[in-house]
Amino acid sequence: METRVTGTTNEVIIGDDRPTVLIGERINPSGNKRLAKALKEGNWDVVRNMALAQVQAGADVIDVNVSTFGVDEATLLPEAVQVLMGTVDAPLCLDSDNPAALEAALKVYKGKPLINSVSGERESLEKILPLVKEYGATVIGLAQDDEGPPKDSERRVSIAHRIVTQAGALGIPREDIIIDCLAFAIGADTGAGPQVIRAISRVKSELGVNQALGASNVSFGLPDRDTLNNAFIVMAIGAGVTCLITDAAKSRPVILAADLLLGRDRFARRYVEAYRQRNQE
Ligand code: THG
Repeated sequence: METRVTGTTNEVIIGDDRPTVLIGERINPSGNKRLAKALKEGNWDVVRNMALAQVQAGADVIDVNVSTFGVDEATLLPEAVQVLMGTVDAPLCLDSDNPAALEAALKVYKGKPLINSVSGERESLEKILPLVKEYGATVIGLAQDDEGPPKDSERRVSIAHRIVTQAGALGIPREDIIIDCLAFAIGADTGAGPQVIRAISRVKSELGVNQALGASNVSFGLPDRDTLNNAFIVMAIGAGVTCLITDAAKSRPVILAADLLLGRDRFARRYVEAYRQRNQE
């Protein structure tokens, strides 16, 4: 199963036999006051620099989330997309749950973007999937629905099936759906880890679609977040996740290590190259 996304010039392919794709998560104002302020003031230099830094750190795709109190996402998201298309060649991941903002961004996007995300909620399925179809986009399907965030693997898997089925009914190719089994704060529920990992394994064997994960969610509220995130990333890749929404600067080395150990980096080329680059800086 291969999912193709494109930016202004770059093409990125997500698939089992390929290196894990890294979606840079930093352009997201939640928990980042400096970025929230810059977005409100229309200070695009801050956003440009964050995008460039992530590409420099090895991000393959750049997530764009501009949702913060007091901004109009339907105006701001397409603006951010225009700015980023003029700054990086990487494909963009349009991160919003607001259908109007997504549509406005899709209208200006040049290429085949990743929409982040549709969920199993009725309203989300009804509003987002038609956009995916109309704009020929790819989409992350979040394993949560009207009953709220899933506690066990069973519910995650059944929501994933529902999203894939509904997308198929609209004629969206299965390779354009990327399932996110949803990682959440392990500090709030110390039993949540195995449920997510089990769900990932089942989605891989039952649906065979590509899978994404926002790994940094696991460490909210705990110390030494990077260590936890990176441990989780390795397990998630082992279980079947093919792209990660994470901080490239902090997690790329461990992702490259996992890829090498799983036979996805012939002659350790990517691993060694990244090591050399870090040591030249
Ligand atoms: N799945 C999908 N998309 C997602 C998520 C997911 N998008 C958003 C989020 N989860 C992934 N992105 C982030 C971005 C930042 C942080 C965590 C996840 C984060 N930020 C620090 C904080 O809030 O404390 C602040 C960082 C800083 O600026 O220093 O942890 O799961 N499909």
